[in-house]
Amino acid sequence: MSVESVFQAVIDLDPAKVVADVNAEIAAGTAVNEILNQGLIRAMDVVGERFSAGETFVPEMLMSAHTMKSGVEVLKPYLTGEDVKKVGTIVIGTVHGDLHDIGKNLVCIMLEGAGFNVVDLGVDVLKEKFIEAAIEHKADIIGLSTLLTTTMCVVEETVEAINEAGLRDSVKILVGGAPLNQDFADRIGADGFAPDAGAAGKMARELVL
Ligand code: B1M
Repeated sequence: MSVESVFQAVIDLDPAKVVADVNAEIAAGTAVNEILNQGLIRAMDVVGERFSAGETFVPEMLMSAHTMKSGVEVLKPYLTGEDVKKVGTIVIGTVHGDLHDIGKNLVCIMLEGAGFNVVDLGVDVLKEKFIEAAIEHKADIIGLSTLLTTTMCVVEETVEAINEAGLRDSVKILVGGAPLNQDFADRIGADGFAPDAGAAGKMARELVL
């Protein structure tokens, strides 16, 4: 048994085996980050490569997402620390036009572990909704996620709308997702960029502390 087995179970679209193998790896003392990165996330990268190559299609991508989520659920208690002092509130979502949520959900887990009260607005979130929720929950940070190059412009438009709503004195903006980078974040005037979920937790703390 190794993380290779977790990886293969995601590729085989077998959620029950993913749950069993992740539990077995935890019991064997394998590092949680290794199970996540080398088992679950690596499998999603392979699924994406096969989709790009025309070898798999949207239904398989959807099923692999469902399969991966079952593994993340098992890991969740190990990723969130208990008794972490609350440091602030973050309103987060995947921007309008984008339905990807696995990465954003992992970011939510790591933000909770980093001490944040997380208000998750889900996927396909309109810019107005981010603004309303930030006001309602007195957010310290708004987190914007996207996985599609076609919705990078929506991230920019959402930042502009937050600026126009006059929230920037009280709210910082954190952006992330595979097509984004630090240069993009700087160009659109975001306060922070994080390449992965662990970095998102660290960056969010830097923004408020
Ligand atoms: Co889609 N999809 N997908 N997909 N999908 C990608 C993203 C793609 C790269 C696949 C490919 O072609 N190789 C490609 C995008 C290409 C591009 O834009 N250049 C793509 C496409 C094209 C599409 C559709 C357009 C396909 C179609 O319909 N023809 C369609 C779009 C639908 C829409 O959103 N409107 C589509 C649909 C789907 C499904 C619904 C079937 C499913 C998503 C299910 C779900 O999420 N519930 C799906 C999946 C599963 C994928 C891949 C295979 C896996 C995504 C994933 O979960 N990765 C993906 C290929 C890939 O990523 N390799 C692909 C694992 C996850 C842990 O990583 O999301 O990058 P990631 O998150 C990371 C970081 O990015 C970062 O931290 C996370 C954790 O470490 N991060 C943040 C993310 N958000 C952050 C926010 C932060 C900070 C960090 O601060 C706020």
